[in-house]
Amino acid sequence: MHQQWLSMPDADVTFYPAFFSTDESAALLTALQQGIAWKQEAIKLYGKEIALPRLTAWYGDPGATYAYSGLTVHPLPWTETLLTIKARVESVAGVTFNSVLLNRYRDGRDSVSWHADDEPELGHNPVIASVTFGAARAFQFKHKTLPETRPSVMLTDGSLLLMAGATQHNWLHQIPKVKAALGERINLTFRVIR
Ligand SMILES: O=C(O)CCC(=O)C(=O)O
Ligand SMILES: [Mn+2]
Repeated sequence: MHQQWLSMPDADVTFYPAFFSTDESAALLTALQQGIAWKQEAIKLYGKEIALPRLTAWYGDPGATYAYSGLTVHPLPWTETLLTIKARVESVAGVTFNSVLLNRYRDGRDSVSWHADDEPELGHNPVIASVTFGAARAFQFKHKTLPETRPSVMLTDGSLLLMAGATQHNWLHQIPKVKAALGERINLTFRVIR
């Protein structure tokens, strides 16, 4: 399978641009739009409720509770669609995932701001497998101590991005808002909760 290793210091990032075929991706996008219990979560900031700029969902094994961005989420049980995607991703990641965070970017106004996937329950040097269906969005990295180092990769329909090793320790990532009219994008990040 075609893959690219992103040449980033202090990181281990591999990109598979066409991990799922165009036909598979179209079918999986529809299945996820219809078959996932999408939520509009909000976080409290200085006593004010702020809606996350995207819809989210958390699925996984019983007990895989995750605290991120000021939220604590309990997993919904795996669906057939999610188990199919999980098996495909595990075949290259070399890891058995027990949970997945789903993000639904309704258009270019939806986004995720700078962060690292470094919560304690993800453990040391977590492997995170990130799958995209639908519209392509730029995924930007920023090194924590060399902030001018700003590599970026376009996460296209059907792609898989694997982040491993010390990536989360040394780098932040974001999906910035874009002005151009854009369709919907669904992202799945498979994780291991300890
Ligand atoms: O949508 C993406 O590609 C990234 C999502 C992300 O970074 C996260 O949920 O932690
Ligand atoms: Mn992330």
